[in-house]
Amino acid sequence: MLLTSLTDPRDLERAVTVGDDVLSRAELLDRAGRLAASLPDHGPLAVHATPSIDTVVAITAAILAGVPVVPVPPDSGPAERGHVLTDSGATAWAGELPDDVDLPVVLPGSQPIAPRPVDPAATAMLLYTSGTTGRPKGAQLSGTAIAAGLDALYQVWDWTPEDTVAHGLPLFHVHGLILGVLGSLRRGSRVIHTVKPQPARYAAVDATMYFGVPTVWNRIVDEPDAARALGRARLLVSGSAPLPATLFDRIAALTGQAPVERYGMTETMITLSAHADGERRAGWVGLPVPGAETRLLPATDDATDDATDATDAGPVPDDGETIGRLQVRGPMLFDGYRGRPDADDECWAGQGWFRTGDLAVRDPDGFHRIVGRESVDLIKSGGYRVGSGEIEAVLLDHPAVSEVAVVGAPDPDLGQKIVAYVVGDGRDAQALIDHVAAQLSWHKRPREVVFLDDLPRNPMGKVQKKLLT
Ligand code: MLC
Ligand code: AMP
Repeated sequence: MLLTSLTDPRDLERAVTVGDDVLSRAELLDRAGRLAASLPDHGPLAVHATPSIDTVVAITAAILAGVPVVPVPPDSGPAERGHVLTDSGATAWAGELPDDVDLPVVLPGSQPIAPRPVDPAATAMLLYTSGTTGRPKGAQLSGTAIAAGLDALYQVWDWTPEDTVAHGLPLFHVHGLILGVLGSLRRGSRVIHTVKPQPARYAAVDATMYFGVPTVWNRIVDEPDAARALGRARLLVSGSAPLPATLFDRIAALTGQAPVERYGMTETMITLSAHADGERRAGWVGLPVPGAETRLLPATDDATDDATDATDAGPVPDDGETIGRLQVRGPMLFDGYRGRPDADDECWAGQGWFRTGDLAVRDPDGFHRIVGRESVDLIKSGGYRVGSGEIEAVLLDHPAVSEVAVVGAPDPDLGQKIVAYVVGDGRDAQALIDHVAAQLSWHKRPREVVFLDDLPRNPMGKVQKKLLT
């Protein structure tokens, strides 16, 4: 049973809070159980993943029923949503139905579902995530992988049923949904979702652990009163994107405690973290969590060069300086991309090793520092992973665009901001931004459009994106 605490016959008051809505454990079990009773036998169930108690109920229902669930970002435009629904093969919808979706909506039944055995090895969750090219891929996470990933964090962070987690992150990604919500429901601890990750909202709730992406932490330290209020917590956790050392120091100065940084991916859950009772080092993401292993292979110019994956070259030295390509393995890894054997071939390196696409160094104590990504085509903006190819394809659909290159540019708040370099007719940047925002999720819109006469290309005609970053 993935959500172990739900089998505990004792009730827990205020087990889940989202904004003004509060459910005890028994109330959640009743609402989710009645929705579960109405689910089709075959999923996946698509959940309109608004930051709401209804989303928590729907996802809990699917897990209780053993029906895979695909959370759909609530602001995804028709192009993105259509792809997710078609690619996942979703059979039903939970939540408010957008006009462009033609699926039966599930409504709660009068009686909760009778407990039934669920295969832990089956896909529990399909999370859509960007690749360097093409449309997002559905990462298939089993109940076993999610449980292993969460159980590792309980150890590393000394996370107990007495804890209360607070955050305001989206409920369709590993960070906000799996760690924040499912992590609490498995552990039997309380979770408070603040609907938006605004500093004042974090400060207004009483919790022992606060989760945020670096952009959220950056906004918190810009409101020193809010930051100081979080000093009472047991752990301040940052992840999903690099936490700059200066930001680490500002959090520590204002709250009186160094943040715990951890590193993960949609495909792997969290594999590296500082420990609650261990060293927290600015700029470093820590040690492998229990059950996870890492290796760093020599970096080359060609990210898919299999020759250097052969371990004959040996791993790079653990000197804290030599950069290698980070691979991870462990029981918390996903089971591959739905219907994408090509993408599976690219990411699996044999014997369970997964190519993260990140570059890292490891010191003699086993501490890891993430130094960047192998590909310029994966952008991390506000903690969201965005593939440049997906945005380029949408921009090329616009009649005023003949050529485009999308890159991530450094940004003090978002980490990276999405910038589109465009060759074409006209100079209406806002029209192009609106075009992307209408087709894809809001956060995938370019923050800046730069018009050029030509894109920089090498003699082979390939766009040289590194010249644009
Ligand atoms: C938002 N706005 C919209 C809109 N959506 N307006 C029109 N249409 C839409 N669809 C408005 C908001 O209301 C707001 O206005 C303004 O746009 C800015 O909104 P915002 O939410 O503040 O946006 P932004 O600054 O871009 O976002 C920063 C952010 C966000 C930190 C809130 O990037 C975020 O939630 N990031 C978390 C991503 C995440 O969880 N990643 C984890 C991936 S899992 P106003 O007027 O209200 O200001 C992973 C694995 C791991 O990586 O390791 O964890
Ligand atoms: P996602 O698929 O959204 O889960 O994004 C995963 C990517 O986020 C990783 O491959 C890293 O590039 C990045 N990431 C996550 N956590 C960290 C971190 N603590 N430091 C640096 N990068 C991170």
